[in-house]
Amino acid sequence: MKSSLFALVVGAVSAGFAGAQSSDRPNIIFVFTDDHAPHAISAYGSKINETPHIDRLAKEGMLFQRCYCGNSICAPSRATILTGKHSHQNGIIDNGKSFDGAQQTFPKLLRNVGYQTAIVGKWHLKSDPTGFDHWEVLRGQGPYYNPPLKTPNGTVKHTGYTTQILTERALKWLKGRDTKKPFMLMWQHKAPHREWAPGPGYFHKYDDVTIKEPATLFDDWKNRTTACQSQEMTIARHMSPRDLKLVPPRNLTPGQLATWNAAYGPKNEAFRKANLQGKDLVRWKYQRYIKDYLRCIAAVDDAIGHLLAYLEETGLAKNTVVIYCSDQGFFLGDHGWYDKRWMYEESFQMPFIVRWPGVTKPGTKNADLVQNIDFAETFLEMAGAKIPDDMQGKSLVPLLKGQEVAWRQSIYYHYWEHPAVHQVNRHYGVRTDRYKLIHYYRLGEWELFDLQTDPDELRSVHESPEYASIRKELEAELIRLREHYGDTDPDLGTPRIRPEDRANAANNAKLQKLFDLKKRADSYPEQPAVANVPFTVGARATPKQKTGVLVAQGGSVLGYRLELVDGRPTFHIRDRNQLFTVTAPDPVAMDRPVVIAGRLAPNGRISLWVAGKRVAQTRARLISRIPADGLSIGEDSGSAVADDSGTSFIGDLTDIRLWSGVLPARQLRNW
Ligand SMILES: [Ca+2]
Repeated sequence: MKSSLFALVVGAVSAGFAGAQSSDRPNIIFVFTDDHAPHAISAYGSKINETPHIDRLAKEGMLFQRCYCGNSICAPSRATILTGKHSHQNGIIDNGKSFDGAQQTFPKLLRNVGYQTAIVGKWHLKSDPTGFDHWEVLRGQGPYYNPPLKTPNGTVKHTGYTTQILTERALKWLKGRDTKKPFMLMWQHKAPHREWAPGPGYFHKYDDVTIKEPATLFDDWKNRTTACQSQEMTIARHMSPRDLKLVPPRNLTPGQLATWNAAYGPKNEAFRKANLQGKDLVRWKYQRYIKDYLRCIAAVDDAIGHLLAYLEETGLAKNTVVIYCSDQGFFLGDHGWYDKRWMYEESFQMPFIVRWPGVTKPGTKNADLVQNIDFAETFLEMAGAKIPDDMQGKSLVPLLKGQEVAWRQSIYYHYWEHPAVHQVNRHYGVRTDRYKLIHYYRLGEWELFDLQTDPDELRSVHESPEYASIRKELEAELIRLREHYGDTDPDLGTPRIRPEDRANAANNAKLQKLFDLKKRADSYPEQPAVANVPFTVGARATPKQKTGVLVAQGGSVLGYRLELVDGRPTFHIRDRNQLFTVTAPDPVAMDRPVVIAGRLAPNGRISLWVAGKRVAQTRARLISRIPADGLSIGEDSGSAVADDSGTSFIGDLTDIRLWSGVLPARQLRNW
């Protein structure tokens, strides 16, 4: 029996720990990418690419066929992995939040039992990493080229392709680590995140082939809810010129730019000449997108090859668990889309492959319903550490050992980030072996899919009488899961409007509307209507750090941002990619409350107000459309309005207001 064989091996690992022979406890390398969907991994049956090095991990370990995230977006998935808790418990319900690094995480707990811990690469949780002996991380999303890496001792600039630099940095740390202790390394790539910029050496991969299109590339989103019809994530209409490589990345060196233009220039010229329309144009965009996405993956796969070779050369491979994972899945033209966010299979599913030499039987597959809430518990058990009671998942170690254990029969999901880029409505839901029930609770709409008869989720059977009893069971299960995980606050992430401020706005004839925004909340439920109107935005701030965003709405195409830069109030307006900035001549005092406001006048002039005095002004213009990215307070979430991603505000931020109209000086004084 395989179970008894593996029980012996595992027994040896546990004994090693008990005997304080720390070197016997396995090292853990968590290889983590961003937005790598399982259906772009050949071990998962990809029809569009080959990933030989990731496949090798599957051949030598266990591949989880049904691993799901709890909230399909970057920062929330990362916070869940660190804490073993769903988003509403760890505080990161969307990409705009800053992670509370004081909370319990698995790296801290591994450190407590003598592990060396390190993270190299994408962190994306705004606050500085905690619980790591070594950290060097990208700032925010980080660029594909020439990445500045933030460390405890400041930011260090690097020149080259980010995937390769993160590989060099990870290997450098491995080589210099304390070899007397076991280690846990989180090696976290930016790739293959938007905007899918390939590295040199990969520009011409796939040039001579046509990548297979998904069956649902021209989905019409019928037989589903209005949520499905109102999103903004189509290949047909929602890709930017930079996504499509019709313009190069922003920060290339002259040499990199020359190489880039040599690769894309002729292809883009041919595209412009062809003057494609309709479905032909969509097909071209799909090919451009998917090839660049796969080129980014090819570089990661090669990097994994280098890492595995290093582990073998040094003998580390024998006692090192190597995991391959990505924060969620991604739409690869499926349903006509790119991006993630939905509870639909393509974005809901995560790749999860574990090679644990001597413990996990090579070439095995597991079909249990597992989730990113389970990872922290798994790593703790691997290291022989105690699993805290308040973690919400279950260790996967018994599954990795091939043991028959009672396992969960349903998976819970909740997505919050709306309104925001791509306009995917908030929803929660439950998935079982065969069915999936989704509730778009702000819309009051539901979807029910029978995954056996409709694996592509094209036809909701929620209203179908023959599924009535199934629907009832799933509804009950969804209520049970929401209570089980403690996700029952209907106002979570929803700022409240104070009645006195609403009255205040009504009394002022010059002003059309006042949005009063709760302290430090984002994802404002109503998208403030700043298109083609003058407005005034500001806050009472008591800064404790000289640089930080007070409030922002929009991103790299349209929007505004009010912030402090080296203590100086700064106000940006962006309209159709052009950025206008006004900066105060003097810094404000730290630790003292002051009202800082930006005003956009009907003639397009912007002015900056500090304590009711105008301190600077310049020419700009009205914002021509409502930005896709939502409003965020204390940070600039989603894509950034200014040219950098913005720093989280540290200090007190109260009484944040956005007025539609020009607020007179008198009122700017008495905020
Ligand atoms: Ca992601």
